[in-house]
Amino acid sequence: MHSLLDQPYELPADAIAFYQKNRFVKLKNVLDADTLAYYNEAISRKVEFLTNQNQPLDQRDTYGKAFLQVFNLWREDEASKTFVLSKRLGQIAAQLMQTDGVRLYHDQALFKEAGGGITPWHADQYYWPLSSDKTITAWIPLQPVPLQMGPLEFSAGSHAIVEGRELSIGDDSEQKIAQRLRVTDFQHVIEPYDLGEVSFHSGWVFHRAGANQTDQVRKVMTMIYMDKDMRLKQPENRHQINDWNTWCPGAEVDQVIDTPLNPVIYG
Ligand SMILES: O=C(O)CCC(=O)C(=O)O
Repeated sequence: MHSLLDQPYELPADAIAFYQKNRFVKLKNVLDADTLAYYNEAISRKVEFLTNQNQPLDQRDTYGKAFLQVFNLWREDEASKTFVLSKRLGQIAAQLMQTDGVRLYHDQALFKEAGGGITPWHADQYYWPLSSDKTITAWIPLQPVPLQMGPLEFSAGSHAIVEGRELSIGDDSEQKIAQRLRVTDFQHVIEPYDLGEVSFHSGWVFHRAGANQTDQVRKVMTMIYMDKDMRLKQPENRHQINDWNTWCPGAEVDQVIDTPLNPVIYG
């Protein structure tokens, strides 16, 4: 069960132009119902097995309420590996960023539990010791995501502002970035996701998600890709040091990140 994952996706030129301008795009029919049903089951099984969250929701902080987070599933079993190393998704990532190819930075499952809280405003790349902005996350719902379930929201084109990039995810980032974005013209885009829709967003665009007000888990798998020629930069905060040790151990500052954990997926 993986054929679609290796088939090319016809990415329209206007989707690339939209991404280049806004630094996110949501695409229809990237995956089909059979593929999603199969990997929903395989990935859910893995998340249930690997999650180390055992505190009740109401006793967690804002970050803890946002989702169950399980990393690098591709190292755990064959089904997840097939999904994460999908050429179809890697091809879209490369074409949107206009790079010759992409490598994996890491994957993560983000399961927002029934009754789970908001994901505060943030920009991902604050956490990453990566030398260019050629980074992109595929956000792949394993079922439809109606508005009440907490779809990913974007501030279109907000990669252009620097203020707020230095905030880690939490109450402070939610409040300060929202305040900053209110006095800009960037559109706040909140849309449901149909089955098969996948969004891609770049490392510096600001995004958030609402709470999950349904009684179903919002199951999302994500892959973070980087330009295949991405170099490691000197880390600028403790998160970036931690990321270096965790997602690309052995990579050297100013050198291309070419470790066994960062395979070229496309190109
Ligand atoms: O799934 C979410 O609620 C947040 C996801 C996110 O911030 C990301 O994938 O960069």
